[in-house]
Amino acid sequence: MIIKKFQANTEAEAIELVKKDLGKNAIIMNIKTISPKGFLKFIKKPNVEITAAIDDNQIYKQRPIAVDEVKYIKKDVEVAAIEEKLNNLQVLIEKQANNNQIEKNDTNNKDNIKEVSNSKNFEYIQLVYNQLISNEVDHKYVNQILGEIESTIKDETPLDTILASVYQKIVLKLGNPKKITPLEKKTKFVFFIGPTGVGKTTTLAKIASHFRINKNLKIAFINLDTYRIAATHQLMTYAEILGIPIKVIYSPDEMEHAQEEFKDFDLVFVDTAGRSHKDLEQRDDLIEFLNTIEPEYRDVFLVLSITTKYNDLIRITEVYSDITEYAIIFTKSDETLGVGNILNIRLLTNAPLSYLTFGQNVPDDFETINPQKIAKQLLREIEHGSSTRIT
Ligand SMILES: Nc1nc2c(ncn2[C@@H]2O[C@H](COP(=O)(O)OP(=O)(O)OP(=O)(O)O)[C@@H](O)[C@H]2O)c(=O)[nH]1
Ligand SMILES: [Mg+2]
Repeated sequence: MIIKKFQANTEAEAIELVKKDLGKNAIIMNIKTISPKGFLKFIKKPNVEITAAIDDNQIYKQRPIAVDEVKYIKKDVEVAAIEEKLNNLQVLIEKQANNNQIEKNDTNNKDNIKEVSNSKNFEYIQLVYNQLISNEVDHKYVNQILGEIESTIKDETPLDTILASVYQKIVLKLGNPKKITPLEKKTKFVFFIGPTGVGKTTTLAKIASHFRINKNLKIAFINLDTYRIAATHQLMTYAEILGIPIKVIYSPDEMEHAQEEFKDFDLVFVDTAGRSHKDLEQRDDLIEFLNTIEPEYRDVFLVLSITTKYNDLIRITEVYSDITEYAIIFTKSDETLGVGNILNIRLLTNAPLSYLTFGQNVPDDFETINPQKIAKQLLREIEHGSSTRIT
């Protein structure tokens, strides 16, 4: 029996070398990925080393696997196994939380196992990397997260432990969502600001009706959206349906009257004009309106559509960060599968997340952002084709 090792950039190239040297009936004994060290391993492609043998004496009773079949078998078996693990993430994590004792591999043949699991770890990390990227998490944050868990990964760390670490990191980074909490004895003003058409008025109506109907609080509306008559009508319609008083305000001076008028109310929801964030005049108006209410008596929510391109979201959040502190509401999650923008924007702005909306129905289609759910969504689905290097 002749045993030889072959190294190449890709598995296909390595298999070609095997074929050339040992012929088509060579048996693949081991395929090992030689990973670049440290942080580079997330971005840099590994080398592949194949150990192959040719058995002159036909000592194997079982039919040996010829080189041509190897890649298909490896892909099917490994991808299926990994997919199943990803899809059962919740169970795996719960199990891990209950039982932190991870079974160690048999140490009898330690060196050998170490080599195999090393290359497996690399594939697992790459799988998680691809998964987060396919869910539109910015590569900068993917690298940051994987970089942070890198030191906790040992040679024998199984996939579920790696996944659990990434999951926990994401949950932690998403942070606790900020909810609207009424004040004890004072009226709280809740502002909804943000670009045009993202769903400010609809979301305001959803949340207001929740507090009106489920919490039985005293709610009022203020409309600062005075640029367009239609927009005023939209909020008035909701006010009528919900039996909520509404005041249309045209200048910051009038806010004082409104505070007096609504001093017995728990929450006053303030709808603002949706205009281009590049409009400086409107920006200054908004600052003036916000300044009429002391920060401790107001909540400001920046409403963003999850479907907006990340680059645009960066510019939008920059503009609003210059205006005020805010918590973030994401709308239209029913229109996309990728929730990566939630994590991107959270990490970019460091502003707390708050609510998520997922449809046009008032009042049902919203919830408080659930970090566990988002983290699962970011890790759950595995995109075929990008899940493994082996093609
Ligand atoms: N699919 C989907 N549509 C939504 C959601 N939220 C709001 N919309 C729709 O988005 C459109 C715009 O909603 P509005 O509430 O008027 O948005 P706005 O930010 O107040 O718009 P302007 O006042 O014009 O800036 C409407 O057709 C809403 O029904 C959501 O979660 N999912
Ligand atoms: Mg509106």
